[in-house]
Amino acid sequence: MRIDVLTLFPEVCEPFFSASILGRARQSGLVTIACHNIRGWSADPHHKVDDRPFGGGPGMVMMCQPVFEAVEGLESQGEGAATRVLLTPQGERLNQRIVEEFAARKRLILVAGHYEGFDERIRSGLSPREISIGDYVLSGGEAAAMVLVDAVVRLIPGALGDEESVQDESFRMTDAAPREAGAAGEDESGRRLLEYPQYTRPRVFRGMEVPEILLGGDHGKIRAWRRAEALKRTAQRRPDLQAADQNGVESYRQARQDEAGVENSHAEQDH
Ligand code: 6GU
Repeated sequence: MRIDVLTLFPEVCEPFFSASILGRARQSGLVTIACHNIRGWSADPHHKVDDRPFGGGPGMVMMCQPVFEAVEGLESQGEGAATRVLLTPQGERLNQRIVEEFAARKRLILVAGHYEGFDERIRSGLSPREISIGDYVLSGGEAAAMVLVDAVVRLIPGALGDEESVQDESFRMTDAAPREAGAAGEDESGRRLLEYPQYTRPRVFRGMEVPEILLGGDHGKIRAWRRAEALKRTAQRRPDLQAADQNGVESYRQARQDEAGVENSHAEQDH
């Protein structure tokens, strides 16, 4: 996979892409990530990339010329058409379904804006997918581009040391086979369940104990407990994730029964 990030602050993005899992994925050749300064494409003698809005108003607007030439220039290198993504608070809210869709692409070109926004013809002329990372305003799209790249790259097979850890984590723990990206009936939030509680040593910390069931080595019971906890937590914290998911409602009911069974057998053991 190749990801090009167009920004006015490549020096902000680059170190993030060099650390930890992303850095490792790059080094092992799973992904090529290149950060580019949009100014490099400006035809203006002063490398201008923004200008005042027609009709007046505050702030500056990202100009067409550098952005068009940057996107088209990069796209003409290599294997051709890329998925173009504009990071903007007006975009579709990012979720795990979209992340999975992007992770399946060969090539992404991300454009992070600054200032008051993009000249509208960047939208109409380049037809990018527009993505927001949430309902709050950032001063630029760089942080959003970093979020998106992180979420995408960790899904590339081999990017995580332990392949298992993608399976159980929040938004991926699922009873059914994952649905096709964008398939009809998909809930708008993307994935389904929050992660179950995790513990590590020591067994007792300041009087707080690790649940007994995790220490017993009965992997069937541990699975059932984790599933029930994940469902309970999702129902408590993010009922919206399950409300849209009929399968989730049914599996919650089932897990409550399993959980009751687990607690009963536990009680039997203890007494
Ligand atoms: Cl993608 N850009 C900016 N500037 N603000 C945001 C955002 C993006 N997503 C949420 N807030």
